[in-house]
Amino acid sequence: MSNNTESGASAAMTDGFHLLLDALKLNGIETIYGLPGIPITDLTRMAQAEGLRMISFRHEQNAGNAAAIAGFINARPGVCMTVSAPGFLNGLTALANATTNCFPMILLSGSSEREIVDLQQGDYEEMDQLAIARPLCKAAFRVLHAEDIGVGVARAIRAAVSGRPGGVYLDLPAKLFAQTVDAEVGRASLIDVVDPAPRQIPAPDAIARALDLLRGAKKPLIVLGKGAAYARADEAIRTLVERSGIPYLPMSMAKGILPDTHEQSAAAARSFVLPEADVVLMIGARLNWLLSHGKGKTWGGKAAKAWGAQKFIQIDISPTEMDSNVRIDAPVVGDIGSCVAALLDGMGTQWAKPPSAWIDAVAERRTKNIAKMAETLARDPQPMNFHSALNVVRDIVRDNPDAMLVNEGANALDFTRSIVDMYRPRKRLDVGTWGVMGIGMGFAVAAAVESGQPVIAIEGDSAFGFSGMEVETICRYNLPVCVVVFNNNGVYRGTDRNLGGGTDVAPTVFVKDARYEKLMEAFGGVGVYATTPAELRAAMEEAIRSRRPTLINAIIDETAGTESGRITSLNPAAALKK
Ligand code: FYN
Ligand code: ADP
Repeated sequence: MSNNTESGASAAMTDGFHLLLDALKLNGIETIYGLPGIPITDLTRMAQAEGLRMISFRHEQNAGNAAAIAGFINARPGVCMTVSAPGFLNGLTALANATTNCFPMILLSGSSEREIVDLQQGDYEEMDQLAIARPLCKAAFRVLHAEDIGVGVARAIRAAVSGRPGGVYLDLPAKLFAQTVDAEVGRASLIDVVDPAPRQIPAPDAIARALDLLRGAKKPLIVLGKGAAYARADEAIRTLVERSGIPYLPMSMAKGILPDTHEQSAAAARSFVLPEADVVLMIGARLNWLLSHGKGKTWGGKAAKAWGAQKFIQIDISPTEMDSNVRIDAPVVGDIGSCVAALLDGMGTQWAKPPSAWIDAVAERRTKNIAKMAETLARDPQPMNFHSALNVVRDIVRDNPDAMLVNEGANALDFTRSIVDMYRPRKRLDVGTWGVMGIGMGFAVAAAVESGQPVIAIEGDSAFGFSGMEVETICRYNLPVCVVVFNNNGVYRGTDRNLGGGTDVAPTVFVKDARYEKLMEAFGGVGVYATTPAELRAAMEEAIRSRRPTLINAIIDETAGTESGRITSLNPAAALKK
């Protein structure tokens, strides 16, 4: 842009709009996930005009979830842009979830002017957004002057991806966008961030301590977490597993770092290996609720062996993660790529494999559980249940290992996790550390946009309801997303009754035989009503082949499913239940 000076010479000028977009592009940001509205509508148009992909959603939470999972997939910040106040608040759940899951994401929100907010004078959508965001994310900044936009964006990028990745909020008061500065001054103010996520090399003594523990283990176990998937050290991790001969347990989003069919996978022997292991090497995994905090009956709390008899080695980029739940006997602080490389150097190529008694015991339990599962999967009940439907999904994913798999729900989540094997890293995208419902369609949009691969979204019917309107977004961008809604008429199942005997249905049931596929058809996508595994298989195969937006309404027996899936204990049963 330019303005004419008195002399008539045109002094090239730029403005806040352009400086923000230039700063993002300078740092390799290619896509913005968001929603237009006051005060960013023009910014979304300009983003598109300047060559950025502007993926526009129907609700900011879904746009935020898309940005968050884009960060996980790419290991660089996903960017979400929202309007002020309510739009910002809608994005906050995704920003907090990104931070909890260590996904690098930047939430950019327009906001009210400081002078009005600080005097609480009642601006349009007045809110002190920076103060509200700060406790919920890794870092939060505000930019008041156009010439500071370069620094603001640079700080947001570095904060999002350095160390433990997470969510960052960047507050952009409306007046910032229209501020003008000399174009040269503006250009000079921009920062292309150098090495935003520097490697963090582990201390040699930490490596030696870890190897000593591993060397002496009789029943070692490796636990791979989503940090191991995010670190993109796939080959080094595979070499560590195979050279050491140690069984490994992948957490849900770490599935696929090694193929789930790998002979050293202990996934099918989970409740055997956790209490029995004597040395546990955690790689990019936290001993949080998903691993029973490293305590109790899950970890050898049986009478035979009080918990704490096990030794923990933990590789994590966050030093303060150590001892968060139990004593870590060998903390290894650093980035996973550097830590695993150092372990491999220390191991050399003559590492003694674990005792065959341990390897054979794990293999026996694994084989037994897989055989038991195979029996269940072979059944073909009518109506379908979770197992018979997922037996189809399992085949489709095996035949399409590059497809992305999005998964949320209760039973739909738990059964998919244990039935659908993954073969490649960073392909399974699910509810993560919080177990949050509603990530589905946001994740599906970003998975398609970022990977270019077909996306299979396995959705509980309740979970789908949180973000279902985004099927219009999926159709609008003609994304290769195949949504499979596991429709059992309710949150856990469809059979609950109103305990008060009134005419209202129970709080956990939905419209019976809801026709979810019509929602996709409403926007030009393909809708399929599938009542058998054969119909489900045909519809999924066609969706993958055609790459057409597709929603398959998979009719599941409404009596199938348990309250909260495998975490029933977290949903206390009411005494009044008859
Ligand atoms: C696993 N298993 C298998 C296989 N894979 N058997 C046969 N074949 C295969 N391939 C067995 C495994 O050994 C376990 O049996 C069982 O299946 C379950 O395995 P899973 O899912 O790995 O283990 P588990 O105990 O469920 O893990 C605990 C958990 C998990 C908390 C990590 O439940 C989880 O991630 N939950 C997320 C819940 C959530 O966020 N819900 C969303 C909101 S809920 P055993 O070894 O015999 O135990 C809204 O209501
Ligand atoms: P899961 O739920 O799969 O067990 P978590 O989200 O609990 O995984 O844990 C992920 C851990 O990985 C976090 O503690 C985080 O600090 C760590 N992490 C993420 N990226 C890296 C990395 N590149 N190097 C080392 N640790 C990492």
